[in-house]
Amino acid sequence: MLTVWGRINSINVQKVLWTLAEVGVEYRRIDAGMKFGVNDTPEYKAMNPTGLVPTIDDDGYVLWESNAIVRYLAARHAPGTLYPDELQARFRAERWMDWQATAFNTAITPIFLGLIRTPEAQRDLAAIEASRVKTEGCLAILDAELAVRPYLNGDAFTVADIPAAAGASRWYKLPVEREPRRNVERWLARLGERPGFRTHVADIALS
Ligand SMILES: N[C@@H](CCC(=O)N[C@@H](CS)C(=O)NCC(=O)O)C(=O)O
Repeated sequence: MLTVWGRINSINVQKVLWTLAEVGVEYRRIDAGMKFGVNDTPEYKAMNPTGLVPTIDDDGYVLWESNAIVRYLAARHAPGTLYPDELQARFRAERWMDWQATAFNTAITPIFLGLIRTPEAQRDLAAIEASRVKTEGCLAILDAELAVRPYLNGDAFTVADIPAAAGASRWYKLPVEREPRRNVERWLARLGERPGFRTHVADIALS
């Protein structure tokens, strides 16, 4: 059986759990990271030298890096649907995954860590504000894209939506003022019809 290591409040673990729900693969999950430890042990680092979560072991095939895991699971279990077959459609989708891992995640991480994981007296308000502004820029990009198509890759839900929606869902849970983004909000509501998104992403409180 497939094993996932990672705590459920990690956005990168959430992407993997959501994908597993989408492809209908059974798994066991081992809590790891932050208060659970595990990821700092030599055994874990032998599987994943970064010491970060998530990691999966699929019958002896070990993989880390959340978006690579999402791609692997979709390519293995949902080729042609979640993972587009057609080359240009596939890379259009993958582009959004790379964008989430680089631009969007980089923008939102300081405000998330600042407001959720840092005691009020120790917060760097300038860094939080800069992060808020950069994240609004990312939301504007998503909103423009979703104005002309229901999902990031077109008419159908694909791997393109998973990392970006995990990030957008986190944004909507942060205690900040936000610009209205009707298209992003409609997209998140549409994704809310998917049990995997609700259970593993939308319904998990920030902590
Ligand atoms: N690029 C990696 C980043 C992984 C990462 O930063 N994981 C965080 C949780 S979101 C982590 O392991 N933090 C240390 C911990 O939980 O102890 C991925 O996408 O898998």
